[in-house]
Amino acid sequence: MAKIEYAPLFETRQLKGRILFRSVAASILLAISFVFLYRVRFFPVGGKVERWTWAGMFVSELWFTFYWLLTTVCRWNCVYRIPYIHRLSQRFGKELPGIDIFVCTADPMIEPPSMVVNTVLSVMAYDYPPEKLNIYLSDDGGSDLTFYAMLEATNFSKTWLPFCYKFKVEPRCPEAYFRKASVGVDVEQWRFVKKQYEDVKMRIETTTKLNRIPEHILKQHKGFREWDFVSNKSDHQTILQILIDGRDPNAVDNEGNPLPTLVYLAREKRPQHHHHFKAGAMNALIRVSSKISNSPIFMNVDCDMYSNNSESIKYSLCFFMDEEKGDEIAFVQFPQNFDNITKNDIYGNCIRVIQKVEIQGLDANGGPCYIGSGCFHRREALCGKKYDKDYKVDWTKLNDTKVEESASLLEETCKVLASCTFEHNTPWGKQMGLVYGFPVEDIVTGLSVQCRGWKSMFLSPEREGFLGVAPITLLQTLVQHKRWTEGHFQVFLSEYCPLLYGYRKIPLMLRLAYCPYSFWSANCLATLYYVVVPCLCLLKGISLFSKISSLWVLPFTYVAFSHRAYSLGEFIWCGGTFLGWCNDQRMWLFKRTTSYLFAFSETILKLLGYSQLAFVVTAKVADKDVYERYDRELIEFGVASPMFDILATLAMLNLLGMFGAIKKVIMSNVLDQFGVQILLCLALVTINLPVYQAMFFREDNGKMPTSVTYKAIAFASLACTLAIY
Ligand SMILES: *[C@@H]1O[C@H](CO)[C@@H](O)[C@H](O)[C@H]1NC(C)=O
Ligand SMILES: CC(=O)N[C@H]1CO[C@H](CO)[C@@H](O)[C@@H]1O
Repeated sequence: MAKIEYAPLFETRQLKGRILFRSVAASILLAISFVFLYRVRFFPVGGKVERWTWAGMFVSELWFTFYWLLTTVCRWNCVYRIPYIHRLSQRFGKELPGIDIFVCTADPMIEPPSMVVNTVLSVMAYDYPPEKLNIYLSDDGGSDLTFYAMLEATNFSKTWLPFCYKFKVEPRCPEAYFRKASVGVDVEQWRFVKKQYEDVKMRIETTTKLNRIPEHILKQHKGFREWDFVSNKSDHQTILQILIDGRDPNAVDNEGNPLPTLVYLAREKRPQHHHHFKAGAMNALIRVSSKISNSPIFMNVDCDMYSNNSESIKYSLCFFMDEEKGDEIAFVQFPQNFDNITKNDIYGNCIRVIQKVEIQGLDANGGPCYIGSGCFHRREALCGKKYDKDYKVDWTKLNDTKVEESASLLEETCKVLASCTFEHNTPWGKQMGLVYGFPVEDIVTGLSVQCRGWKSMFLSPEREGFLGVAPITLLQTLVQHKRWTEGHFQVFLSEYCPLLYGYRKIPLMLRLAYCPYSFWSANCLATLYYVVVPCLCLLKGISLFSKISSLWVLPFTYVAFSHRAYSLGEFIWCGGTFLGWCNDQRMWLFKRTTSYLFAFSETILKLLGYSQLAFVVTAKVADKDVYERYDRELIEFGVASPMFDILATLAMLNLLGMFGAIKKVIMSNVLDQFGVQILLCLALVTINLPVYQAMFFREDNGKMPTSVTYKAIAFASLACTLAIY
């Protein structure tokens, strides 16, 4: 039989600018070899201090080079993907598979139910046949407030979905949509739906504020009775409620269209059983959904990330359903983007370059990692199946399986799947579902799926698929990075170390591509050395770089300038601004000297058995003040934290170093000898300008706490005095 030729559903293209990148990289490598040559040839013969500091510089530079080589190798090839949804519609029309969507929430106080409702509504309203959509909410907070909010969502969806279908509304998250003026829709209807939404929101926010559901509402749904048996959020039975049963012919919206299935799940929690956080919640959802809808593809999204693109499902299906390459794909990852970013992205939250270049590099080498949210999975792949070449999916057959049981019977029979003891002596959490035991369970899970022979894809459509909420204070950002960094480092030190675990299972390049993240934390040492030592040596009069008049200065300056210039170019190419790049550089420094340092030392201490030395995370603050400063792009300090102690001390140290240098330059002619060191110091002072401003010139509540400022001055002066004498 002749093989039918299909036009591919997606296309792969090389990222532009690779030639430029490779030439710059090659020239930098050449310059670096001259730097090393210089370090070896001019190794000081004099005093002990000179030799040690010199050796330290050398080691730091070796580390930087190693790390830079890693990132360079991973960017050597980069690809991006273009899906063709019109071909998908032509070919498959009505034969599209069912899709399960998992939304995870953990705490109604941190993740307000009104936000969860918005996310849920945005995914209910996907441009996809609603009878094939099944939305599952996992509420790890086990809160009746969230349950109530879901009931409100159920009702409001009957108005919201037909409105979205009729006017092709974008985005389909009501809060984000109504923030804009009405465009392209009937103004009357727009007002009507907006009013309805605002009422819903107000009711949800009132109950959340009261922390109690009014009597008359409790009577409206039998589901509330479950909470009579709930003692607290970490000790309760499974609560499973099918709020909308998509199979029920009466489940229709106000215009008579079918509604997607909507399920609320709070899995069983008991103090004596470990619940494994989000990974545990996801695994419970995977099992429960396998009985209720059992769609071959499911997607998971965090409750603070709404869908900004109603075509995401179809986009992802272009990959899974491609006749030629689709069967080997395990997951399709969308980037994580944020809704609440200021113009110059003051905390570098966009991770632009990672998402527009680095992950494309992973994609070229076998597939992006799974980053925990906004990802479509092939159920079989995540549930432990190994890929083999003969694996072939017949999408038309998949639609035939129908569950016969009634909703209430299903609720009863599925409860056991979400119980604490269900997973005992099963492969769940190891070979099946999400892997347990890591703060970055998503990365480990993605890696283990890839090691079972599957591929993954990264898709970054023009209109972003998902938009989340970015941290809006410096401390939140640094703490978040500390957690990620720590997680990656722990993975590296565990049995899932990408280099070893992936041996013979995934290509070497892919294993290497995981490494820059694994080594994030280790960067802190070399960076701290470079920030502290040249500055102290400047005060003491030890020269660490070549003279300005010597030709040897060229490799140093070339490496520094071309590397930064390339970085700036790349950043702007990825859609950033110049100031955004400056902010990103500052955050690069801040993260390396604080988040990475804490992550590194804590992981090492844990290894040595001192696990109790964890540093305490301060509570999330977000009053109006904070928002206002965030919008004005003022860095938020405000509270005392060991991280700020370090930042302020380093900033002071460089300031003192610079004063010392100025004095020297005026008194004696040392510019030639110390030129490069002075420049380095100057660069660090420039990058730290907002820190000085926060320490000495700001009056608002977000300024550097006085105690931190005093400590920093004391530490820095002490260090300088010690260095000089
Ligand atoms: C989100 O969707 C809206 C509406 O389609 C669009 O205007 C906006 O650019 C999207 N946001 C991002 C970050 O892509
Ligand atoms: C830049 C930006 O979008 N800022 C907004 C972040 O969110 C707060 C409240 O949710 C708004 O007040 C800001 O304007």
